Amino acid sequence: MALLTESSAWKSLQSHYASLADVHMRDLFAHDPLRFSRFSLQFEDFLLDFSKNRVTGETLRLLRALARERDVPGWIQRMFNGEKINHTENRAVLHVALRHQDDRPLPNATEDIMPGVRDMLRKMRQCSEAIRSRRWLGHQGQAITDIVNIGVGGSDLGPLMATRALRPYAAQDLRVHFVSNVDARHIMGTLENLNPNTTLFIIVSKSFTTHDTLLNAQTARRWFLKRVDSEQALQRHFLAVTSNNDAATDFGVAVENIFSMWDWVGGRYSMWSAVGLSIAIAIGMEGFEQMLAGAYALDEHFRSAPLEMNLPVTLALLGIWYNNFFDAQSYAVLPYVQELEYLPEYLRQMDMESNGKRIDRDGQVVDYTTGPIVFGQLGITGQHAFYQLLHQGTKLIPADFIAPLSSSNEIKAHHQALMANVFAQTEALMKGKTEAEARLELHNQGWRGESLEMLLPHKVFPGNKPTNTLLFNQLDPRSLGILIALYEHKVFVQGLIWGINSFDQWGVELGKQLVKYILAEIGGDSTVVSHDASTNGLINYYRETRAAREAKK
Ligand code: G6Q
Repeated sequence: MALLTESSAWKSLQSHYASLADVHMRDLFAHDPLRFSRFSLQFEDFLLDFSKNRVTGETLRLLRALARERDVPGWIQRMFNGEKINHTENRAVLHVALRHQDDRPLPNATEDIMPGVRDMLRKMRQCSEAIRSRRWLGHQGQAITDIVNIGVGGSDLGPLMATRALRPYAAQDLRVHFVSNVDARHIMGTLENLNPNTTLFIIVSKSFTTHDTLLNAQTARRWFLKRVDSEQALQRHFLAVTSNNDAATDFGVAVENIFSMWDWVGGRYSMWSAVGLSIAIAIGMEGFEQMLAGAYALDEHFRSAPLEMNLPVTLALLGIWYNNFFDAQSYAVLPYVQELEYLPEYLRQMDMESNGKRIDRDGQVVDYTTGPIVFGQLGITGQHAFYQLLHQGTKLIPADFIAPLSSSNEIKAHHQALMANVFAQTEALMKGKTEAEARLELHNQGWRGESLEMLLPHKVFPGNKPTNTLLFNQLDPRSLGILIALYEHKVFVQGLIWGINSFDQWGVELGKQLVKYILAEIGGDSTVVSHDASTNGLINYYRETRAAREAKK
């Protein structure tokens, strides 16, 4: 395959960019009254309006040619076929198997992993139903009222995002807490109001070697034993989700309380597995399975829809267009529904950990930019905070506006106001406000002469800021499944175009490796000299200052 930047599709896009860079979307809309219907796609009740992008039919044709040249369709099949496309870890990438809904074997009849997946789902059902129906009792015979999920990164953010997103569907008498930070305030702050007799801990760690998680788990265990004083009782109060059963058993989790994971599921793609046990406990297994079914429906769309109709591919190509041709460095996720407050954080990990890579599949340093900086916040909050930069800053920040057509707490006036903001913001970002319009507006407000001229440039909005708008009926388990699968596949397609492996995470592993070394030094007796002057200085300053404080006590 030709190098990306030397491929004919890339070069065509470069010259096309030159012809489109100064074209304003206002003009594109003015010349094409059908632009909305031409540049929108529907999947089930999801509407993706991408007409407010700096694209023409030709742009999309060229972007799709790029996707074909990079063999995106072939790679999609390779993923579903269970080929080891995560080549640096020699692993298949089969999170799609976790939500696979029909009887076909996956990836094929000889290596079918579906029986194992179904066993896991059965075990999740048994466990979540027992807890929800108060058949799973604590060591003193009391029902469980609080679940504490201890994990970090991929073992935390998915269940956290989804349980918050699906709160309206959750059992009211069960609280689900998440502890990820190794700052003791997080675990102790969570535990201080909990009753050990009615609390169930789920330690989620694929590796069961992640220091932050193990430290939190040990602290939870000590807290529990201090109050309950029975190792036996641990069995009613500690579950583990891991692919390292031995380590979980050593920790004290009963074998029957261990939920397995597989190496073909990456942490950030794992909420569909037993990593999502807290979701299943919160909303019930039926709800969890609806989420899986939604994701499966999108998987089927992804693998079978032509590129022209394919939602994840379309989102991916639009992202490539700005990232690589307009040199946009970042990208904003802006949900307009309270329950999706953790979506930006979740997608940030999914995207930045997957595509924050500079080495391609052939081991070469790339000569183009890859994954963007992803950020975002609930839309209304963002509007009163950072949208200023989106509207009038010097950077081009493509944004996705995500909004269901109803709210879990339906007060019509509130929902109409919410949606009015979505439509107003995307329109303003697209159209901007010309100098003539700003002048007229100021004039009508009574401004004249020098003071009008002074204010005028500040009131001009360049517009031409691209947005996608994603609307769907309501946020429920199925639509959440569709939404998350949509972004998973978008990120995958972008990785394919860039020729990188979206499924490893050596940068995360580095942190896990480094901390062990320094931790030993912090706890040691001698002055640290093994690093650069800054790192030595900081570690020694910390050690000495702490020691002085402790001596005074
Ligand atoms: C996700 C990453 C990372 C991982 C955490 C926790 O894709 O690999 O976020 O999930 O570092 O790892 P463990 O589950 O092994 O504790």
